[in-house]
Amino acid sequence: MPAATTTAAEARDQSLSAQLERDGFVVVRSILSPAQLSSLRAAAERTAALARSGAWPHVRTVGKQFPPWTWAPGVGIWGVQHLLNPALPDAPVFAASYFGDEILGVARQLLAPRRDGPGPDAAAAAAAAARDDELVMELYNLLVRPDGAGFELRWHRDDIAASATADEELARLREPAWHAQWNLALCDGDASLVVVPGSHARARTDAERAAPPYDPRLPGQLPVRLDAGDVVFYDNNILHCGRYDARRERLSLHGSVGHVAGGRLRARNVLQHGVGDWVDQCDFSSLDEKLRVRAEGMRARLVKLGRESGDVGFSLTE
Ligand SMILES: O=C(O)CCC(=O)C(=O)O
Repeated sequence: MPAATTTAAEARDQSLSAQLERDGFVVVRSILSPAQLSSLRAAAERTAALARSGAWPHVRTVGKQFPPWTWAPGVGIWGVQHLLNPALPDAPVFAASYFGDEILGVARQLLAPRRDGPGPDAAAAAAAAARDDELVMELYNLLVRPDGAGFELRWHRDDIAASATADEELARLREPAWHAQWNLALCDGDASLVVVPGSHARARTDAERAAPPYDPRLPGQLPVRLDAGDVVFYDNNILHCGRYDARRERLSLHGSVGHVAGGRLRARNVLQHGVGDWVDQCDFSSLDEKLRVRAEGMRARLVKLGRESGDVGFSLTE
């Protein structure tokens, strides 16, 4: 066998996977071109304004951390749901970014170790990258500055309840993640996501268990600082919280993509957000041929997952 050559992109992808496995998160700087960034930022501003006006009722409401959320007049928002819903005017702009090569190119590499293990060489890692026909459409939402006062999300893992014992936590954390999740900042100085590096791979310590839910100084905490165009990929079961500053603009594209092998476990994470109500009506006709085929396949795999999963319930409740 000839020695495998390592391209710069392959080496980068390997190192991203290694960082995600070690720390539970990895940051990629400036992933978008200036044109992509300005078009997405304009779409996000229009969408946030629509949601604040009540014309787009699919929002995350201030004071409530987990779904379901119900919009009501006068209620502040910290997120906008369903960016790929065809009823949203800017859905085509968001679809181009969700199904495009920039984010999915990294995501498919991060999903690779879930199949074959990290592998010692770059060629093996590239070959193990998730293929288009293994990817499943999941969530695409927007996290925004809350109106009025600041708002915090308590320390949590997205899909493991705080009441879990250490053994239950570990058993769940040792299962493959079967998804890649990211926050793509569209504004400079975004530090709302705060993580405890490495906590995706271990049970909570006694101090973490005993800490107040909104502890401002959990040992080891790290605010993930992003500027416009930077993206953080993170394991959604890393111990994390959200700190939302009402004085600072925040527009962060909050997405996830799944691997077909995730099955019912991922179905709950995705379908609890109500995506099943509109996924049949998605319209990807604005995408170019390559992205349209990819998007239709990913959508069809989500629909199949929904059909097979039945009533999925909610991961966490308040
Ligand atoms: O604001 C963030 O970046 C964190 C969001 C979060 O923790 C969540 O949606 O569960």
